Amino acid sequence: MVAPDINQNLRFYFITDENAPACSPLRQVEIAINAGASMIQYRNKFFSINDIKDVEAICKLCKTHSVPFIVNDDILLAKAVGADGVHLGQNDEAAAIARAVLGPDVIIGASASTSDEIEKVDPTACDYIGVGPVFSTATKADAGQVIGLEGLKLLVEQSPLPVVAIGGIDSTTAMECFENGALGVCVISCITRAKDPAHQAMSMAKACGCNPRILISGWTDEFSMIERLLDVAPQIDQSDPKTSIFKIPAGDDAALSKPISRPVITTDTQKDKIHFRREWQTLSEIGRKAVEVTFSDLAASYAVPLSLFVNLSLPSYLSEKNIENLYHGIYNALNYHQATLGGGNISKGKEFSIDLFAVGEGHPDIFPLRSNAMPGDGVYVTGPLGLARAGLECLENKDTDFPDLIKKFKHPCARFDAARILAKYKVGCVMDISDGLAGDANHIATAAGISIRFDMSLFDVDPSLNAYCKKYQADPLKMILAGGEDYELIFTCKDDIFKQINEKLPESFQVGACLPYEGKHMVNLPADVVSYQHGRGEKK
Ligand code: TZP
Ligand code: MG
Repeated sequence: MVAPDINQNLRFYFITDENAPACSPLRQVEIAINAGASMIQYRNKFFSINDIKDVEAICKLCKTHSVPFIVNDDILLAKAVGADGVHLGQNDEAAAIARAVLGPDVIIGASASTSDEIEKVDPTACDYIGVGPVFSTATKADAGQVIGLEGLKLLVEQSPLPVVAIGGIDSTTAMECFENGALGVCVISCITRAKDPAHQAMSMAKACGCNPRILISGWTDEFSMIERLLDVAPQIDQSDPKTSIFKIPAGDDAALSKPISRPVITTDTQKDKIHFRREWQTLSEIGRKAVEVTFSDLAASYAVPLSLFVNLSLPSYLSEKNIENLYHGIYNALNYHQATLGGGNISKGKEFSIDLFAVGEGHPDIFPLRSNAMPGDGVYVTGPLGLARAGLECLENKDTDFPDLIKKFKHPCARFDAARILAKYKVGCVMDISDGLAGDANHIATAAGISIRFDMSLFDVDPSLNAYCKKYQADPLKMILAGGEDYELIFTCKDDIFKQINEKLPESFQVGACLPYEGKHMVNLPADVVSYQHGRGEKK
């Protein structure tokens, strides 16, 4: 049994100290969480019912920051306060009992200091093992013999579960523990009994590669962060009409735009756990993709991207560094498309979400519409489909065999290059494929009041997608129909026009044909093809 994020959670594991001279357990936890601790344990060998309010407050604080909260020894206390788990020593209740009482999703830890004790840990009921004392410690009188780094290494090799090192560890020795196989370090006194606990907690976080958390509690924090983010925003070249569209750029209450002849505006939202997953993508990758996804709508409208506005809702578990990295990705994409940041807003929120608004300049003569598809047109796409969906499944399955597919999921690219060619041939019906070919073709057919018939024998199957489907016995044609997020363009035009387009866009291929309305919009869609993203609303 291993909880999904346990490897990250173990990294900087702080345990409260009931004997700290001048620092209550709640204050200790505040210090550790602010510094960047990744998991907290309440340990109090003199626990009495009077302490319950403390435990509740600590549990609440951990929940606010999405830091797992573990109770030492006491399964019922863990149950009573709604903790995220329990840590059990060799002489405590059996892990299987804790599992039965607390349920399948809680984190259960065990202690071991010898090879025999590792053997006694039930790997089917536990998620990690605390191994030590690695160094000598005054905090636990009966901690057993010091095992040293050598002992740690041997027990890590023997352990069937992730190991967190414990006992006498401080910020100067944490790295040695990692080098000897521990996934995390568990500490008490180096923080609680230090002259400056907050400073020591920061040093420990740094040694563990954990970032301090920002608490966006006052406007000052938001202002100073925005200032820093604007300092590194893409440079505006005043001689370039494209990057200097604002007379007054980001930094004031609103941006003052110069006249744009045909302004095109679109918006999109990216939400944690719906559109991205922080365990799969770096903050920089999330930022970059959010821009590409939004700009993809401009590409599908034949507009040139000019500027982007970003509204962030940030939960307090995101660190300042996280936000800088997110903006690093946003700025990368803006630089790539030679667009600027027009402005934005940051506020604290329960969920991490990014709202984006993009401004572009429309093509002087043509604005493609879904409703322009006509019977007699062929239906075409600008490049391979189904890859991003397969990439997403690779991430879900932790399968690293298909880097191309994962790349397509993580780094889609708005197809301005293809849009320019389609505009040149005056293609009147274009849209970007975000929800899957079947779903997006249906949008076109509905808007145009026509039917579309797919010809699956024409589908071009990408070799990596083919290999993926062989491995997982999946049907590549269904992946192409249902897989979303490739951000290729779907378009309709006459056959002779497509032949010319195809010379310039050799990856484009036909997927079907437009017919007069035949009673349903998609005439030959297999019944089990389900569009990629559910509950995703229409966007402008
Ligand atoms: N179990 C083994 S050593 C130890 C425990 C609880 C004490 C760890 O505390 P410190 O102060 O980090 O050495
Ligand atoms: Mg115990």
